[in-house]
Amino acid sequence: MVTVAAQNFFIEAQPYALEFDPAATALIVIDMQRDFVEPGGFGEMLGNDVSLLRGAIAPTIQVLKAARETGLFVLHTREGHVPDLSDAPPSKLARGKLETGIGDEGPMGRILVRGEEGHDIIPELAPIDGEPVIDKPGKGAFYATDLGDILQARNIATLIVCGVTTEVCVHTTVREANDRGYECLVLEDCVGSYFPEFQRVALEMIKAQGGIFGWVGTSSAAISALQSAASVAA
Ligand code: TIU
Repeated sequence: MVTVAAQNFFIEAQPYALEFDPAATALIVIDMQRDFVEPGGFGEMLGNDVSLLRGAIAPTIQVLKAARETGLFVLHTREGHVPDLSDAPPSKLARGKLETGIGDEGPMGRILVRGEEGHDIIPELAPIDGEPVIDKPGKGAFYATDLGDILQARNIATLIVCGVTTEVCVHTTVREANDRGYECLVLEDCVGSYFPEFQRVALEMIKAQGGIFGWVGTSSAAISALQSAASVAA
């Protein structure tokens, strides 16, 4: 039997270039939901400046396009709860002592409730057919979801990560993935935080100590590596 070795490519990144096999690599776009990212949503209602997150949209559109053209497996996640909130721990519902919080009627429907307008992914980054949407009740995308099984079924080893917010759902997901053996590359211009200092430090934390949680790179480095892979496959 002849086995053909999968061809590996490199993405320029820190702390060093990341070797990846396109067939074993997925792009995961974390929680690019209206309530976090759009003016008039829950995030802005809490006093956050959503423009700090919106900078991630344009580069993520380009990465999504390159990933789709290369045939990468693409997944999206959303943070939210079933309408009766039975999957939301009371501690999460109580946190912040908010007057209007999770499950309450917000500016775009019930806040972080599945099926509501504010819970959905922004139209610029809408999933297309064949791209799973992982609905998650927590910050991490592995906790209480099928994500691990879905990735295992496709022999995925490497995750390219975009989304919001950098120090919350992106970090939690990357830490969960790292402990499960995945190699994660976070694209610094495709992730966003309401707090510029947290954005900077969260990215430093991922790549410190020889890449303790993973790699940090840019959309342009990822796109050029994906385009090289696509041209070889063509
Ligand atoms: N998706 C995500 O990060 N959820 C959050 O609640 N993030 C905050 O920064 N609050």
